[in-house]
Amino acid sequence: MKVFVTRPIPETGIQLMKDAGIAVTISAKTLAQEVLITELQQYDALLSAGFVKANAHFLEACKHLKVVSLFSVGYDNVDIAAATRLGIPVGNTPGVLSRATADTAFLLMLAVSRKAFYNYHKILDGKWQEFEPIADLGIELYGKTLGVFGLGSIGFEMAKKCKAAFDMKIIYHNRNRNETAEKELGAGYVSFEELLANSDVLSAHANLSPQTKNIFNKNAFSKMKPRAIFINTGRGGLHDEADLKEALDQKTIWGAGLDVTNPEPMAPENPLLRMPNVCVLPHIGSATEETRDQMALLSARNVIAGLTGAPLPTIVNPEVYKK
Ligand code: 8YV
Repeated sequence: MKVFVTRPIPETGIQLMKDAGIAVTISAKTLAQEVLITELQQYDALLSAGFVKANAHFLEACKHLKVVSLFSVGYDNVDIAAATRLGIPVGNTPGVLSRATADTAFLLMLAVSRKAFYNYHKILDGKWQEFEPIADLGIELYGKTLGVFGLGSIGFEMAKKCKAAFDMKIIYHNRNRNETAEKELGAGYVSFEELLANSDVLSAHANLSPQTKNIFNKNAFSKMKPRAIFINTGRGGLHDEADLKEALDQKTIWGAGLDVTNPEPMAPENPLLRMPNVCVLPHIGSATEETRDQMALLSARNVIAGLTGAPLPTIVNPEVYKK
């Protein structure tokens, strides 16, 4: 049994796989797709940390793969229908990263509301001079309305924090109703249009899919409040970057906090990085020691299960077993 790990991950997960008798190869750098395909001819499991594009061509070419284990909750880089057709179970890491990712959304919300990154740069640029009572003022969050787009486990953690810290009113839009959030947080289910119109902070946590790609575009921003803050810790593809920039320039919305961009990495000369009401982070949503350890363990368990013919503990395509 041999697994190829595309980037170094915490040792906890590596050790677990070794203890299960699996030979582990860890790639020190990201390989180009065709190089990776050639390499994978010798492996029966792939642990994908980072953003390997496992499309139908890739999955068909890697003939010996018994399992694809993602070091992420998001699975937008994998053609799930193709994996299912080929009988390959795909595992991901839901749950264990929800709090850390919601912390990042909360951090961005607060940072944007007080122009934190911009003010930090003011010091670095030597522009902190005399006291200016009306310069660079932020806006407060107490009692405001948080709109959650995609109220799954991460969205729920974000809503919990906003309610506890700022007594925010919670509204959400989702594929399904979230009864726990309605009961525990008094969250109100609304249409997408109502979410846009009524959110003071709109936090995006949905999966990236053909239905959600660029859903936050010119049209959506035009329906938001002029003092609204847009937060995205899901996937960069959920928002149209040019439309977001225009909405901020024209003050259609007030500010934005992004942990995800399209493409990644974002170029250092991107003008969004210099805007006062914008805070950008380099996709660190789940990047804590504790969470990455848990992600390593869970993704390793998925590899072990896949290689021993057991059901994956956290699987994206359970229908693969019905074949
Ligand atoms: C991962 C993420 O760190 O889980 C996800 O979907 O975006 C992050 O938590 C990233 O995908 C790297 O594997």
